[in-house]
Amino acid sequence: MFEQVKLSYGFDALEPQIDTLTMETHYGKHHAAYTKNFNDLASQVPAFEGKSAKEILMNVQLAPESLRQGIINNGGGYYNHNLYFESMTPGGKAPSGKLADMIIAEFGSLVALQEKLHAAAMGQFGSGWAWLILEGEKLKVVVSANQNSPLNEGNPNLLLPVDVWEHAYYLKYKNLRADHINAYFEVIDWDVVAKRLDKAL
Ligand code: MN3
Repeated sequence: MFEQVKLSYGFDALEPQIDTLTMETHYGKHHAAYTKNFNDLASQVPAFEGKSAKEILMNVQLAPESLRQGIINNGGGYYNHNLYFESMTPGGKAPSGKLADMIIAEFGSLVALQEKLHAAAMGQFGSGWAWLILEGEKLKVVVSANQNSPLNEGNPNLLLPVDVWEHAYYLKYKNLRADHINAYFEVIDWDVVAKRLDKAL
């Protein structure tokens, strides 16, 4: 049984960057629905019994064709959002340790990395995600459409998601995706990202 990650903060705790109604809807409705649907679909695939969501999303080809796209959509919706909600904390936290060193070495600064993530997120036409991932031993910015996950492409090391579905921002930011992304940057918990990197290395 896959469960939504428990939030370490209240629905109103990320104000003003991420508003309360968006949090209630995003976590309480959208993510809850992906989670329920993923459980329903994955439980119909014997090969997925006892597998983690990550293992499932890296092996979606094992699902029968009739269920596969649903598992990509809802499994991605489940897993991507667990990472997303875990990646935020009121006020944000700066990168440290190995992550901070790699950001400086590869991008020059955190601001430069954020500019790259921002450009990728703005360039994603329609719904999808921008990502910071670890590929080999390098940090890399990629995008995925819809609820697809880089896991589907065989990359296991997802460090940070940027949700650019309109449901993530439309209630507060309307059409202003760029403002939403900047606001998200203010509440990112780079400590959590640093822990993901340590685990991946
Ligand atoms: Mn979302």
